[in-house]
Amino acid sequence: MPGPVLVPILGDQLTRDLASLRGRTKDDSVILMMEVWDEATYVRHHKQKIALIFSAMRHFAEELRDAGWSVDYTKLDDPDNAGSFTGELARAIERHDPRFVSVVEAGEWRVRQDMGQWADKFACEIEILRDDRFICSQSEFDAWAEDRKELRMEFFYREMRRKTGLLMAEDGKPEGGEWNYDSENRKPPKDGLAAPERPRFEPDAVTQEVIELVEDRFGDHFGSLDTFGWPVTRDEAEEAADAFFTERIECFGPYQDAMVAGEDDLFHSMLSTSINLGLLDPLELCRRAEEAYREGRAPLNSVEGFIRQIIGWREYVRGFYWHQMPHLQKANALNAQRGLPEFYWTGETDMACLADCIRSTRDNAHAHHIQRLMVLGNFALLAGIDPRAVQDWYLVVYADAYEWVELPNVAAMILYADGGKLASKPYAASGNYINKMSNYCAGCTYSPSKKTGEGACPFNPLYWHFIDRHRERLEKNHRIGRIYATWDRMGEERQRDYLDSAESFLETLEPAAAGWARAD
Ligand code: FAD
Ligand code: DLZ
Ligand code: SF4
Repeated sequence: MPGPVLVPILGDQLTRDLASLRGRTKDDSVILMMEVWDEATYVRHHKQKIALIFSAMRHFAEELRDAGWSVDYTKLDDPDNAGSFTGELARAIERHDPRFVSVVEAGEWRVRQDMGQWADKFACEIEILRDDRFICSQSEFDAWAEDRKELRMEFFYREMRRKTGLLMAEDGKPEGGEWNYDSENRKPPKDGLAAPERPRFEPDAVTQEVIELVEDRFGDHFGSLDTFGWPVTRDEAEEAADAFFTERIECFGPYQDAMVAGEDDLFHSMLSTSINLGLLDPLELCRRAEEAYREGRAPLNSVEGFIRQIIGWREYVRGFYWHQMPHLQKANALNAQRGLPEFYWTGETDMACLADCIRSTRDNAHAHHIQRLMVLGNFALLAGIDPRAVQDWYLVVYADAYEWVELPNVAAMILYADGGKLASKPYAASGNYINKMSNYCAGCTYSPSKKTGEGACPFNPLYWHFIDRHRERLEKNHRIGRIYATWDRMGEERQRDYLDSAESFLETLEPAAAGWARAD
């Protein structure tokens, strides 16, 4: 009697029609799911991130069992747990003596390298299937990227619009005549701007058990579990999506770049954790957004903006990751060497914008895009923080963080560490930008209008310090090069004032103690 087909499903592959499940029948397959120490500790993930993944995995296993599948599930605290995917697969092969193993390729370089060794390690055929939950395959991305010196999302995005037909008019032109409506999507927050509460899901018995496990085993990791309310099943994720499509999508576009102290979600969808786990299908979400537009429930600028984030940015960074790995991990074009300041972990800083973004990150394992980009990221860029330290931080603190999506955003988008392959210029900004797009400055001890010296917003001198120290590289950049004319017009005394102010501020930064992101 030939053994079953063994189907390992990883923590971010919680999709009912995953490629490895599609061709299988319930009586000839055993599904293998593994909570393993290696994955939970390769960085010291935020407590909510571990709880979310374990809870979603346990619920998914339960659903599969209810649907008649045979699921072999190893919990983290199983005394025989081998601690790694490879170790657990070895044990499962011994238990089940499978005909062959069928697995969907891992999303991250680290795990895919291990998977690549399985065929040599095990006396059993290993079938590794393409992850077809992405709209653009890697070969398609590579073909698009070939011979391009600069890989710009905007052009890639147009290809994805044509491929999916999303927001395309019958004449093959983009709906409304433009590909991109971002110019309508930069509204500063008006006084009292608040969004409807997103649904939060009360932890059930399965999630409670996982929360206790996480407190017990990972109690000293960053973050709080008190506010855990993430969707952990497909049904809950659908409910979260319903709430977005009925209550928030209308204002998603206009206030996409707005920031309001204490308003952690605003009109963002808050769906990234569910999409990345595999609970929601990204293309289906885009179709729902388009439907909202076609039925007159949401304006084109909101819907186009949402669709671009998904079939544009999300697909693009995934293609970029695999195109640029493994050297992207070590890229440091601006030679940034400073350690990560301790306040990224404690939130203890007088800079009100950073303090609020870090508080939201600690409480929710989430911050919205513009907070990640223009506050937390902008500071790391201007202060010259070592990309490896920043990458680790982002990978630890966000519940939606997997290296394939985190690394391009951090190394290439915010830090320009790839030297400009992804972004046409560094996203560097002074306090003026944050003041315009948020209400943070009103509650800050610093003043955004003060340029240097005591009480000046630190982003102001840091901005010019950054511009000055990267002159050689940036002066020739057609999008930022012109700023040097302004810098030169200031004259030596004013320039010295900026540089001294920045340097005095940088000297006050306490570097983070070792051990926050990775075990010593
Ligand atoms: P919305 O604002 O509602 O956007 C809708 C969806 O679009 C998101 O759910 C997400 O799937 C997708 N999306 C939007 N922007 C991006 C982007 N730049 N890259 C990829 N997908 C995008 N997103 C992650 O999923 N994981 C990460 O680890 C991550 N790290 C980031 C680090 C930095 C420095 C920056 C600037 C952005 C990062 N993002 C990451 C992208 C973005 O910030 C989050 O996807 C978004 O904040 C999630 O919240 P939301 O679901 O409410 O998004
Ligand atoms: C992030 C994560 C964590 C914390 N733990 C597990 C785990 O114990 N088991 C598992 O299957 N997946 C986990 N994950 C998600 C994986 O890191 C992710 O699926 C792969 O790294 C994708 O390459
Ligand atoms: Fe942030 Fe500067 Fe505004 Fe303070 S003044 S909140 S540091 S931008």
